[in-house]
Amino acid sequence: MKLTGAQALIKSLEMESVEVMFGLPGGAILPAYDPIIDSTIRHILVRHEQGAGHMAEGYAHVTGRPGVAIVTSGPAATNIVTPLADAYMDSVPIVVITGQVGSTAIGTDAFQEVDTVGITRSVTKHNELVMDAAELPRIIREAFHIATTGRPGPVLVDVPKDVLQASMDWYWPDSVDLVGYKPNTKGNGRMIKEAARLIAESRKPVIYAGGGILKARAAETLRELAELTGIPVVTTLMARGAFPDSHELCLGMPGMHGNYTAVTAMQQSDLLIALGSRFDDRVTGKVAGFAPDAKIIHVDIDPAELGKVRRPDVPIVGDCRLVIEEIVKAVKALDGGAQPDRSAWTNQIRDWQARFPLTYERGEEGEALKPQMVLEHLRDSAPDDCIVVSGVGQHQMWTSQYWKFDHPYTWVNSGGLGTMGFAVPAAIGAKVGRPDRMVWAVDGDGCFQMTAQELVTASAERIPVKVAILNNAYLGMVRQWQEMFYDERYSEVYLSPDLPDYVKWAEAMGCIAFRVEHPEDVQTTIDKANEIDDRPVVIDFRTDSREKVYPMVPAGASNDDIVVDPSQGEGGR
Ligand SMILES: Cc1ncc(C[n+]2csc(CCOP(=O)(O)OP(=O)(O)O)c2C)c(N)n1
Repeated sequence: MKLTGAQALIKSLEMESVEVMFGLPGGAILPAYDPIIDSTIRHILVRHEQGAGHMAEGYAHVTGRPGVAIVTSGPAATNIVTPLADAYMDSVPIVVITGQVGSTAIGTDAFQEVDTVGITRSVTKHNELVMDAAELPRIIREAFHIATTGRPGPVLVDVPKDVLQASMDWYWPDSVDLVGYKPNTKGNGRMIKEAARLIAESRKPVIYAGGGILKARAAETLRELAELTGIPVVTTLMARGAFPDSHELCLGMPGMHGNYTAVTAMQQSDLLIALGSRFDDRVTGKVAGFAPDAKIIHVDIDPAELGKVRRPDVPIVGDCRLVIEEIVKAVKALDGGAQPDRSAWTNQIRDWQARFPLTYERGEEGEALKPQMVLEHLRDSAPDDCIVVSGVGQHQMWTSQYWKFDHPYTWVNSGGLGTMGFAVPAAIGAKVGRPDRMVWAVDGDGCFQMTAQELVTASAERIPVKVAILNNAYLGMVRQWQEMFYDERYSEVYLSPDLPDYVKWAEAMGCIAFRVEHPEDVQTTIDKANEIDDRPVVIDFRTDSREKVYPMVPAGASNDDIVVDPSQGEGGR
């Protein structure tokens, strides 16, 4: 069967069971947009290519399937660099197709030419320029294989216009055989036994669960290990929901804005069992002072992670789910799974939890809303499998702290890159992937202004996401740092609460919109928003600009220096 490269490209995506792609056409990718008309694949027309990339990520986060974006060359390709970098940092499987100028024009500074593979090399797991239409099926098949296996990540395929127009004989490769790419999924048996031995010896262990648990679909297995051994679990920003917050062994989020118990339990542990986590600087604080007495078991699919930051005593390269299953077996095989008496450790943890819970000062009558209070209402009004997406800043930290995540794949955020503007498009992608679920985006006013135009996409495509703007009139997280570390010298962080008028703006984009200024209106407005299911809805919550995120480990400080409540001075920690 003769097909054009463009037809072969779209057919290859169909062969990969792609059900939806996010994109925006233009000159170089034009040939590929024609067969989209006849394809089974739903195309969602975005308003900015960054939106397409984050939608693909949101879709991938909640479904586990690769998200797909398709855009043209030049400025469209550069517009999608941020989502590629975001997906690379957070190991999100996406496949991005970019158009390229005609192959003979490459290198001539042709109209809308950029060196897309050059620009994206360091932010993709793999990228490739296709020079022959006959190679398209193989390259697309490989792209999906690479994006979804091993440590997942973004793959970019750049296709010149003449390659899309050329004719080829259709085929579909039966299998993928990539020399030099065979991710090692099965952990080393000797190391797994050694891990079980360290666990059996440990008096103060903590499981340090990272985003890899979710990528490996290992939440169930993690729970089995935790319950078998009675070891408490911290869930990093990328792993929220990987272990239920309501579980008695759950300690919640560690790190710069983690809770006291999670941070301090890691700090004082004698064994850290790092599962799909990467010793990120936001978790470790000053590395030299991080968990000084802990032995380390480190499980990761990516060998480059082992020893990158902290030398593990027991390094295990492998798929988290498979390795944890083997660790469970090895623990059971050792004295029938008998564990030492850890009651002193458990009591210590309970004591910290009782003494240092997450708290905030309730506002006085007539004062602006407390963002944490708004989040508590949002949380308590949503079904427990509601998907929550956030932007980047204070609102992200409060959401991670105050939401209760009891199911995997219900929390979507930009952890590694910290991309402002992530929430609205990622929420749209998440809702497309899980139309059965309620999806709330919690956004900052600064973040919202970066990608809000995708609500036009949501309205046009009838994707009923909900957006809560915690409008503190500032680039809040930067304001917090200027207040704390620059003597309250506020430099270029004020945004204004009213400019733009978020209600009018949201309405202009086809959404239903509300503004909430008084505590008594919080719940009733959330109830109204939760009832709307046929279009996007936006609530502009006017929140207290002065509110800061605590606890906090100041940048560069040791986790021992965590500040819980500065109003209580030294006693507050
Ligand atoms: C694209 C991008 N630019 C700049 C930053 C730096 N930055 C981190 S948080 C933040 C403020 C975010 O403000 P807002 O969205 O209003 O959220 P808030 O912190 O007030 O909750 C900024 C500017 C970033 N993370 N991403």
